[in-house]
Amino acid sequence: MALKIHGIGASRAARPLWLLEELGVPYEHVSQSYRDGATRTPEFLALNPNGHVPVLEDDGVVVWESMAINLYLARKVGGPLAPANLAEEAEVLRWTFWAVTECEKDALTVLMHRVGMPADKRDAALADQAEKRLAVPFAVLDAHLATRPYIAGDRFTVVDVNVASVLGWAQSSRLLAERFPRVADWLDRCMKRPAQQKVRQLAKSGR
Ligand SMILES: N[C@@H](CCC(=O)N[C@@H](CS)C(=O)NCC(=O)O)C(=O)O
Repeated sequence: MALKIHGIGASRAARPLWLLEELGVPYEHVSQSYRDGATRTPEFLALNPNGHVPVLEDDGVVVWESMAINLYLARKVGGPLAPANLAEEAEVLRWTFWAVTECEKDALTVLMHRVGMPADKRDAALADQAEKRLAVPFAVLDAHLATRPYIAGDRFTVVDVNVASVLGWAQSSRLLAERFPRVADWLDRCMKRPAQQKVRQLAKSGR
């Protein structure tokens, strides 16, 4: 049975969809929304009792939590996107946890209050405050990228997908781009990858 991923492109399902495209493995995309009740059906709740997308099904194995799905996929498929040794695995794990614990909430606030919500619902002050807080972890990543082109070292890996998926939400921030040029450059390189562009097109199409 093929890998099956649930969730529209304009959701955190973009994270595993991006990785699956990078990995080049066949998969089935169930492009279900999370706004129309489809994630509250008994069938869906049996897959993910949290009622959230994304969910991965892999021959009887069910994984929810976008980052856990990506770590699972990297481990399953292997190759250059996966950590090659324990030291690289430590990089992948620590920066993935760092992205979700230190950055995700504020990056989402920047996204929603700079570009995501209708203009009359945006609150620039909330976005300003989130950017100010994000400057602290951004400085850490900017220093890290001074000595390597990608987060785990010389090549693009799953951790770049994971971290760029989160920090990409704050890409509209001029302040962060100006203060942290190495993060901005790395993010730009990640976001221009064909696999990411494909998922972005998918999201735009509503699937
Ligand atoms: N930490 C979870 C968050 C999942 C999540 O919140 N997904 C949203 C879409 S991006 C969702 O399904 N929301 C539906 C709801 O809250 O009812 C992950 O990374 O997978």
